[in-house]
Amino acid sequence: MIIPSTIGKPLSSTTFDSAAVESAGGPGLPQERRLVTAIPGPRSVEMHTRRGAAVSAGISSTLPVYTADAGGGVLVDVDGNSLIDLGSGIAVTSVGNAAPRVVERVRRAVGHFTHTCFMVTPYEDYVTVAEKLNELTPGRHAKRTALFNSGAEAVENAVKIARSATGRTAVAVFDHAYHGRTNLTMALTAKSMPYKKGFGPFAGEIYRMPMSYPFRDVPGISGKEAADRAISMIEKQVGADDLAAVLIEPIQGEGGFVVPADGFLPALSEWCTANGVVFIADEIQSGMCRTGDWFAVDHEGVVPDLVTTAKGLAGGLPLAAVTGRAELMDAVHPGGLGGTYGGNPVACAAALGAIDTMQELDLNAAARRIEQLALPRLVAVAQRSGRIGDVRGRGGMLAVEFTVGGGLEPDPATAAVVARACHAQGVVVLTCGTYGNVIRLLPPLVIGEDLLEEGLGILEAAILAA
Ligand code: PLZ
Repeated sequence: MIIPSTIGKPLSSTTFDSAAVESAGGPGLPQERRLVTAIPGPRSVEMHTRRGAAVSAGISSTLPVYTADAGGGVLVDVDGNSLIDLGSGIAVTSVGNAAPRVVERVRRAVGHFTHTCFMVTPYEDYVTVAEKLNELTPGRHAKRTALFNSGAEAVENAVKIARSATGRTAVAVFDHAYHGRTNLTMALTAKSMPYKKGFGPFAGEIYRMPMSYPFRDVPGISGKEAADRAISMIEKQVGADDLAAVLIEPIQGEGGFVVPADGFLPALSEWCTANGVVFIADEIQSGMCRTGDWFAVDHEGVVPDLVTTAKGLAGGLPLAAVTGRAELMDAVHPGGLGGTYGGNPVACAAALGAIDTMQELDLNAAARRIEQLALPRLVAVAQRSGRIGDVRGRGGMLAVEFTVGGGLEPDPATAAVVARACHAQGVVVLTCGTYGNVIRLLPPLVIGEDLLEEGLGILEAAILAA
């Protein structure tokens, strides 16, 4: 690949020509943090003004720098700043942005055809993606897959499938859960602001149960006890006979990277099996190598009945899936599932490129390496800062929870100050959590060690200065 000579040198905003680097996205970009203007720079500010007049104010952006290129662990903006990406577009570009195998497959696919609608005339890549997901998801039983466009759509369809297969209606979900922004998934999501406020009425037959959130739970409660607490509430308030599904993120994403206590997920899953309830793992954020396993449930050997995937699945193209037991997936009447764009051929090609990348580069090992490198540093800075109550996560899905004096009271203001300081220094970090007090790290799993170390150094300095 030829990299234009303008790349890699300090550039002023006036000489930077984003068109000249158009072909240079992907890992060929210099893997460096380089600030040549304030963040956001003048061109981004100009675009942000245009945006204000054109784009709904209901859609906001964490960091208003407008992207020109991205690859590996960096994002390059329209002013020529190169930022360290510790967010992967919310856990999507796990294989790196514009990853070579994804780009190559997409280029090839798009040159052949862009759409037929799988429900009209099907094509091979859709079937291959289904075969791959059937193979990679937990359990050796017979499986089937259906493809969709977004995570929310996959979750909606998982619920439809569970209801259709069981003939029951109720769905149990958990505190701090996030499952999407459509009507049914808003009802499944726990947090009002910004996801639900003013958007009701919401879908019915959704029952919210207490989560295992070790940092905020009854001290010393085991995962099994936390599961029994939820199960007894389900039995009292809903009754197993009316319950179609238990839906859970094995590590919660938007809710604050909550890792349930060991034993919680296995106990829930066993109870579901014993009671004919469909156990749905929403692995949209935690799946596809993110936590150092193909799926977060793999850590405890849990085998869900249905698994939802999206985000990391297709290297940045919109694709989502429901994969699960053949007898559940096939219980739906023919024609009962679908959608115009679901499993778009270009997105399927991207997924095959992303899965190849994960397998060939062993991105599960890469995620575990990120944990080994980053977690001890986060723990050390937490001890020094006195403003962090908890450090947690697995693989390339790590977080620090800010609390007043390191106690239990959430401290969203400090999380916001730290995030803003990182942004100003050219490091993209995201916040999350029911209380908005968590900073989460979701680097591309292919990120270089030097870049990750540099990003962590800036985060640590921002925490200690807050
Ligand atoms: N389930 C576990 O993490 C998406 C949401 C960003 P979609 N999380 C990012 C935002 O503010 O909208 C997500 C998730 C889990 C479902 C979803 C929904 O996936 O592709 O955004 O619809």
